[in-house]
Amino acid sequence: MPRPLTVAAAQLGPIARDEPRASAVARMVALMEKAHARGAGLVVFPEAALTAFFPHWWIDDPAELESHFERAMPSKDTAPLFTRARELGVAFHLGYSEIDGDKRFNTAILVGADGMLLSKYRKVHLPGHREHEPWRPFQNLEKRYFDRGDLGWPVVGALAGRVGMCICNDRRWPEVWRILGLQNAELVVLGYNTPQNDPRAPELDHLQDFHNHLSLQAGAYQNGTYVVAAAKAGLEEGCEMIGGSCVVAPTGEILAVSATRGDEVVAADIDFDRCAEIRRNIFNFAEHRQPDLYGPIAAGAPAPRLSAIEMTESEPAGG
Ligand code: ING
Repeated sequence: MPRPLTVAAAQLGPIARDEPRASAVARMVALMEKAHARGAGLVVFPEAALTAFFPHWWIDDPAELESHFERAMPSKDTAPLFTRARELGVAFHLGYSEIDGDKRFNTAILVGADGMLLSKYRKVHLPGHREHEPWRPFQNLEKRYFDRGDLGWPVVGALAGRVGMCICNDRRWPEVWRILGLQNAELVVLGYNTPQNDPRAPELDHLQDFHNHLSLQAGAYQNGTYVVAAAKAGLEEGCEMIGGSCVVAPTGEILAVSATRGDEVVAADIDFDRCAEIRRNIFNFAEHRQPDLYGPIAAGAPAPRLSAIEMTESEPAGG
């Protein structure tokens, strides 16, 4: 019998470098209330939703860097989001920067309608570079500021379905989707901060929105899962970021998409049962996959040489 749920991506516009967490949380509470009014039982917030996306700039001062991380979840600043969610009976997904002992993670959590933590994920695919590269109009220092995630890709029973998570760059790697699909994920939720410009490949800038949806639609279709993806969008501290928050069906169809690059709710009705149309047929893993031949994917076949001239991280496109 059907397992219906109304889901919502709560897209955020820019968060200023000096914007207090309380302000970002208030904006998220307002979006949660709008999503609830649209019937949503689950609201998905972006990656690093509490602060500006600080990997976009070089931070010398350890105290300033640490100020972007959460030591507790919830905290005084984030409690209002948990409280409002409980009052409304809404589950939510939140991306934030986490300190755990001597480790720092780009983290996302899934919180039930009762405010209980259902699942946690820490970003594995950290894009960008480790050192300051002043030639860039903005940095992407995730490899410097975060440790690689250490929780795998969990899928949990929640909201009458099976729910998994990833974060931003993870969505570009098919292995992530297949690991979630092999655990019978029926809904994958994620947030992202994606610049319109990739300083090393500006010729692809006009394709960033296309590559975002291509990654989400392929992941959804090839694993028979719904996807809800929420952007942090707009011109944030000089870096223009794409929007395109959306809900994608297991068929790969986009059911709803954002129209702005600001704070915006994108909602759609899903039915977890419809995942079977894909997972029992074209992507019936038990019947059609040939895992005994897939070893090189995990082993990491040697990367082909990029070109006769060794490319190095420090050289911009065009050398
Ligand atoms: N951001 C970007 C992303 O994967 C990026 C990094 C930008 C990759 C542009 C490719 C092109 O969407 C994060 N935070 O992973």
